[in-house]
Amino acid sequence: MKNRQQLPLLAPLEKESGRKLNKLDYLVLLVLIVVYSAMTFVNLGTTNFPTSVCQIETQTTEITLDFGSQVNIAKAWFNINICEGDLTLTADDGSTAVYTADNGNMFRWHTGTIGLTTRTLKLTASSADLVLNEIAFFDNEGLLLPVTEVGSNSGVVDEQDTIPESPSYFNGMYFDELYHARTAYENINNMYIFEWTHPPLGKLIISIGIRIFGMTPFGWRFMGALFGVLMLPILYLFAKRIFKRSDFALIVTGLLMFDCMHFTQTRIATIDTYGVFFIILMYFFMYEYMTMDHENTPFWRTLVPLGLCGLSFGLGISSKWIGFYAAAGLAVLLFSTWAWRLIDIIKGRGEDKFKWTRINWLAYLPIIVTVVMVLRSLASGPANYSEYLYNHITWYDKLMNWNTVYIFSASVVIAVVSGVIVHLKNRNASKYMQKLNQQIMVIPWCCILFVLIPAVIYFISFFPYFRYDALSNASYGFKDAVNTMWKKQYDMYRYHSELKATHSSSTIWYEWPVTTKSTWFYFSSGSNTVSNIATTGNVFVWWAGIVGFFCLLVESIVNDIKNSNLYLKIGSGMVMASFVVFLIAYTQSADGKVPGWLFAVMIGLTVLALAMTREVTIKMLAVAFIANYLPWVLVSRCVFIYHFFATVPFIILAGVYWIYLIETRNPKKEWYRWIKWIWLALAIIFFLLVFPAISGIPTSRGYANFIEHYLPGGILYHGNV
Ligand SMILES: [Ca+2]
Repeated sequence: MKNRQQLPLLAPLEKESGRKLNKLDYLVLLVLIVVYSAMTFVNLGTTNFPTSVCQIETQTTEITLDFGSQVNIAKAWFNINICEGDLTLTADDGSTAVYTADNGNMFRWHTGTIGLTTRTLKLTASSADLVLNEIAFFDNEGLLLPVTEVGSNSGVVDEQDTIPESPSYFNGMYFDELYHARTAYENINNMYIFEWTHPPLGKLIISIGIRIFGMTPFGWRFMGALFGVLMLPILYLFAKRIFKRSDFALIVTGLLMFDCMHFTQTRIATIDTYGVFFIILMYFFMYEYMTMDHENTPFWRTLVPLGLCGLSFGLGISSKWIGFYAAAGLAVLLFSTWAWRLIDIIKGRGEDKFKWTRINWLAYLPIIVTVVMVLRSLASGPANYSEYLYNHITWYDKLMNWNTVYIFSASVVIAVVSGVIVHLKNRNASKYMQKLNQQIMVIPWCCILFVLIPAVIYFISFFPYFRYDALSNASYGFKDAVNTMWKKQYDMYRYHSELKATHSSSTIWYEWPVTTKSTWFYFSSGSNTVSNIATTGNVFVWWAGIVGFFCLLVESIVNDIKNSNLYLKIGSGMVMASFVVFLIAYTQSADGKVPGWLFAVMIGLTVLALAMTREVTIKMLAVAFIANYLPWVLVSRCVFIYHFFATVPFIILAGVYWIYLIETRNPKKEWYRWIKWIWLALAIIFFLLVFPAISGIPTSRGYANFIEHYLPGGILYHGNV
């Protein structure tokens, strides 16, 4: 503190901070949140959008519109709701025009050619019932024609003030909003649920924004953008825990804030945002648990971060199945922390004796029960599980016949109760035996926090399906709900495992970190301008992050080899061996695919080696990288660059960690302190340069051409400039 005056400008940031947030942190965070909120909420979408809905039933409904005098109707913009079918427009002289409503154009202004001269216009549905939000009519010059409805207001021309200058992403759905925002709307209105390929929570969160701001582009995009903002303070806190310095936390948060994918992905009303959000939380809370002072913290306090981690896991898998990939990594971190803790307790026992009779052996009961039940079902079950379970949709009965749920839950309860009894009985036992027993109790507690509670959250998230199915079944009960949920699991699994569709925007996993090709969300062109939204990484965030990650890993391995500890030597050897095998296998395989079993062996070796290290931060980052990224190597369906989104926060943390090591190990090299700021500055400059290609802001063709062909970052305009 006494040297503070002589230190450069940034010194207070570094000096006064620790694990926790201080006043300066709150100030920095406030600024980041305000700046980013302005970036994301401005031009997010309009709130001026037609929401009064007109129902046109086949044959029975006839709506008459009056233009005041005879007009030439050249074109119309149709803003339809969820419907498909033909809308017939009949002029005074009996001539007609037909507009075919298609779900692919819902909740946006879609142009149809009319070509009628008339004073009044009759609207009828000829093939199916139709639902329209609004229609706008234009004459030959493209001028909006004032129109009123004859008789009562059906809602078809009552919001003419919502008609925009021109249709765009700003005033209508784009890309997969057609699935996710649509289903959020269906959830609110208890309608048939169209989007079922992902669990429901993400769409339920989207629907909160619609409830607040109406079924408008701003309404359906609001929650995603909000979660994009909320990622920033969480990552800041995460970084603060790792680096214990505000400047590094600021760098980490800044890099996410100016990452192109974080920006585009959280502004479109799809569900990836929620999966990634909860994955960051999962790893944050697990890291909290890993870095606790277990020796001096009461056991029950260590259950708090574990419980929050389990909660995040439950919410994560209820949003998107990528939560399961992430959770596989969590399991490695948990077991590794647990094992090291046991080793510490045994090493620190001193003169205390181990007593077999003082151990709560029943704590292992849930594990034994699980193993027995799995073996039993493998031995006695059908040859093809998925077909069997699908054809016998009485999943509820299957569960109950095997008594799986009851037996497992009972074993957990027995383990916890016996734990309490042994704890009370051990009051006079040695500290060593007490600690040992407490640590063993992590097993049943994790069964509650990571299995039972997330399972309940996941089940409840399917509530929209239960409510909808109950509409047509008065006696719908718990049994039916379990069956409904199970059928959805099977459908989802089959969809993702059998999806053979190809897509021009799809890419291969190893192309992602080097940003070869974006996923294309939106494009439109004016007379001399183009508007484009593509999701991809910021070159200076992703490339640098991945390089930093590998530098960190290599250095960690080299350090481990130099270390006198034999385990570390073996562990690092295993990591290197598995990487070499992977590269050889990959180059030798004909179709560019590594056999699944070989891949599993390599990952197993790496994970085992990682579990053996005590360096918690590198371990956490490496496991997060493996768990969130490498499963995509094995996925055979077509995949997109945005599947890398969940890995991005961790390569940022890893890259910054590498810079942190360089800086703190060379305190005398003043200029090293500037590396991180230069890095962030480059990322911001790149973000600003490509901004038109990722935000939908109209720009000149010339500038779009510059972005596409002269800036690094891969394909953004997909052959359109
Ligand atoms: Ca309307």
